[in-house]
Amino acid sequence: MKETAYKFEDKIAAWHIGIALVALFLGTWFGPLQALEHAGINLYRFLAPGIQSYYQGLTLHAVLNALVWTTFFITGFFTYIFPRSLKRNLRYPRLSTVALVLMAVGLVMAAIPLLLNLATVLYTFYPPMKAHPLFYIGLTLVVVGSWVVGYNLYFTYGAWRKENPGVRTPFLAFAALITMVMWQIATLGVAAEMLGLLIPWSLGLVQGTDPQLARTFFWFTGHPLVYFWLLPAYVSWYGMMPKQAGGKLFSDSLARLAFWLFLLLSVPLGFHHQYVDPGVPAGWKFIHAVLTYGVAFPSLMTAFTVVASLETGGRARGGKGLFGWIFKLPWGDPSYAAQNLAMILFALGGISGLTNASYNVNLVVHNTTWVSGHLHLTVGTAVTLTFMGITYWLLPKMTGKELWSRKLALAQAWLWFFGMAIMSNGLHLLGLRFAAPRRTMLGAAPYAAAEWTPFLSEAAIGGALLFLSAMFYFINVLATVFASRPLSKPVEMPVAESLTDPKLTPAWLDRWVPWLAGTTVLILLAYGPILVQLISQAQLTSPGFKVW
Ligand code: HAS
Repeated sequence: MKETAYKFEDKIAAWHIGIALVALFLGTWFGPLQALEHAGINLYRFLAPGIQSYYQGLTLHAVLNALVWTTFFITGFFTYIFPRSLKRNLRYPRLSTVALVLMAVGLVMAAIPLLLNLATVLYTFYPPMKAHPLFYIGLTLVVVGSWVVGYNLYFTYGAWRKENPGVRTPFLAFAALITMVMWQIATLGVAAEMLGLLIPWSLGLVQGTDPQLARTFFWFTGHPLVYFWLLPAYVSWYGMMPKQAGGKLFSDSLARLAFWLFLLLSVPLGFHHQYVDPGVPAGWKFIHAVLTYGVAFPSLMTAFTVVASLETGGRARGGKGLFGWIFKLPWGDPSYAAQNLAMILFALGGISGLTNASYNVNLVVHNTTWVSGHLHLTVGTAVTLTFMGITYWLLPKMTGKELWSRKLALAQAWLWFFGMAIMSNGLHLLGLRFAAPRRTMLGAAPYAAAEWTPFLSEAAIGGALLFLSAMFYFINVLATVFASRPLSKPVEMPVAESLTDPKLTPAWLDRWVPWLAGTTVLILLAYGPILVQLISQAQLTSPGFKVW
């Protein structure tokens, strides 16, 4: 199909990605303010004058960067690559418009109370902290909109399947579909929380709520949420980066198996966020701990397959010896470099994740800045820096204009890498050595000891570098859109071929029913009985509090 055939999809994708970029820009503003506050330099009054407290800034930072930037980028990215992967248009264009409107309206609804300090409940919105109903309803609409994006992908896939019986689903479409199905299942938890508990409570229809049940519903969604963020990055690492490196995907079968395992294992392990919750019996926490180590397995497979794929590229470019191929990788291409740097830091973020997952080590690091260090290496780097790398090819392709400055883009990627390495090192050490609490205004905390200062300063320096990097990114994005020259040659969407013929991939890796059945059974086993118990013992008695 000609590129012009995707005009509608491109327009919708551009809206999603445009909103994502605005959210990232606004959310990023608060990042360095927090890091500097921890180091004793409070600039909120000057640089964010309308903001009432550190905690309002923190809520805005996390909602905009962790929830909005990621979700809108993912829905936009999938809307762009999915039709191209299947070489057909989306089945129901109107559904895409409905999805975009739902998501955008939901975002505006949630933003109003956030900005008015009526929803300063942090991005996990744990009750008994209570927000304005518009916040809950708005977020619900964003999620429903993202479901509708998924429905359109399923309908499109159904139509493609009828037109192409027996053909193996192209990898990019296959991986995007699994991600959206996993998301659909995962968000049942937050749907139950919003519709069953928080919205009626915030509207005054019921007098109280049950914080333990709400947290359990939240983490049913909250953990797989991190894989909803991660898998689109994996789509690029498996399905696009090998091509950018000049190589091939090492194993189509392993790549597909990793995605199926994420569908199977992403959901039934939310209790690893609730190891310290008194209302959940220890046996359930143990089961979820074991399954958490299970879900690390497809990431370990990814480390192997992706590195092996990149090695084929490095060797095809003339790399020799055990490690010589690494230097031959296209480090001068900012799109490639950003994603490879994201990957390297993810290896460290994965290790801190495995540390968190240990039931007893978690008691040492839980709710300390260690966890902030972990999440900045994962969603803040593996995901965000990968998405930034993707924009370096996607933006020129979408706009028909050259990337304004490749050098600035390269500098941006490296600055993010070093800024994040420095900041997260400081945060990890502060949490591990001194149990410095996270989500806390440390600059004003009387218990913050003098020995914390070097680490707080390290985190602040890292945060400042990250801010600079983010500004380089936005300057480049804006200049590409508004001030760059037309492309000298067309940009191709990178699609990696597989080293092995995908026809040889076993047929069970393209069958939905057994995997969906397995996923359902595992979730019922790991969550069913305890949810029945928590729901039957629920006490809607807790009042709501506005803390800040
Ligand atoms: Fe996590 C808390 C456990 C992955 C995000 N996590 C969080 C929170 C966030 C988050 C946001 O068990 C905070 C939530 C809150 O606010 O309370 N996490 C894990 C585990 C993994 C993991 C076991 N997390 C992620 C990912 C995230 C993310 C991915 C976002 C995208 N996490 C936890 C736990 C907690 C937690 C507990 C609760 C802590 C508490 O007490 O509150 C695993 O999935 C990680 C597996 C990953 C690997 C790495 C594989 C490496 C790869 C790269 C290879 C590349 C190389 C470089 C080697 C094993 C794929 C090649 C170089 C060349 C040059 C070629």
